[in-house]
Amino acid sequence: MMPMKKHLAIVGATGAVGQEILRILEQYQLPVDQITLLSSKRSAGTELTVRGERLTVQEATPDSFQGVDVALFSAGGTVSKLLVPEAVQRGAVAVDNTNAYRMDPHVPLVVPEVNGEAIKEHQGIIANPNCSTTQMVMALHPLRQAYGMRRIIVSTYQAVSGAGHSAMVELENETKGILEGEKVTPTILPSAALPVHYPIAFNVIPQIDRFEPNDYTLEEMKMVRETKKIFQDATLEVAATCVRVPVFRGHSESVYVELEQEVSKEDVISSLQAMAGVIVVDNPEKQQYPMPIDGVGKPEVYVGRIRRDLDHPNGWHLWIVSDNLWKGAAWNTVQIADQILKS
Ligand code: L14
Repeated sequence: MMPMKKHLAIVGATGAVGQEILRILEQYQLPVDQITLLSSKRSAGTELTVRGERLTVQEATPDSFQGVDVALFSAGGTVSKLLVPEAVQRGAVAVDNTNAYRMDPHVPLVVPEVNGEAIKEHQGIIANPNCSTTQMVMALHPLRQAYGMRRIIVSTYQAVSGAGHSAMVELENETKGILEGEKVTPTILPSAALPVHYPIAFNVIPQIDRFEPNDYTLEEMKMVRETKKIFQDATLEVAATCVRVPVFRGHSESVYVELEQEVSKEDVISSLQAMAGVIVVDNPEKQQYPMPIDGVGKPEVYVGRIRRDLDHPNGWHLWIVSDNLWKGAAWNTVQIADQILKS
């Protein structure tokens, strides 16, 4: 039988995540024969080289998805709400990187190493979790599987690239401006869609995305809801504080987790080491622990600072780091696309 030619579309090809998807396609053999790059009207016409081929980015419209097998969406929730249904209607499987469909009960929310089998249940849409959720469940999954898990309390230290290319430009310009004694006028962070903005250079902002009525931010509630969905455990106790730090790439997380059993540190470490996609970097004697600068452009999730709680024998403190644009977004999306294309 002739193998079917496969056609991949990338929506948001010129954005922070889209650019990393293209970088990953240079290094990783995804079984596709044709690639279409799509964007907003604003970026249409941009020329990009993909796998040695010069491609022109086209404006994404409903008809862009004619003949497309898999469409990767990383152009924000509004674009996904508008165009994901159009892609699905034309027979494509959509892998969506935004918050638009994650909590839809008909949409699997997938981290392949954790719940890859959920891909099979898709009805045209598969959602990629929030970057902070993805790296956390990667590290916690093996511990939960082996020892059971009752409670998670997490504080994040999130890089500006999560808020897109414009937030990276804002951090760069503010840093230069402040060092040169200029007055800076932030317009992007904590969120371009909100009325009040704060500088991120030489600062830390305890708000990512808008506030929900319960005084948690949407980013924090995404972590809560998505973690329960991925683990299929509504009784798991989860609370999050999400914080923006002046780092370009790589999210860090301080996580407190309560297991259902008392286990040794060796057991915790060997469970983490056995997990595909997780690397343990934990050597206090040599001052070794994960940091964002070591994880940039890498697909793995790094875990260190592993220590038992001082008061609760089943409680553990972990430090989890990963490139938010890779495992947190582009790499997880490509992994899902790969499974769909090969099925
Ligand atoms: O929900 O600003 O996929 O860092 C992840 C990154 C929301 C914004 C998501 C950020 C986005 C977040």
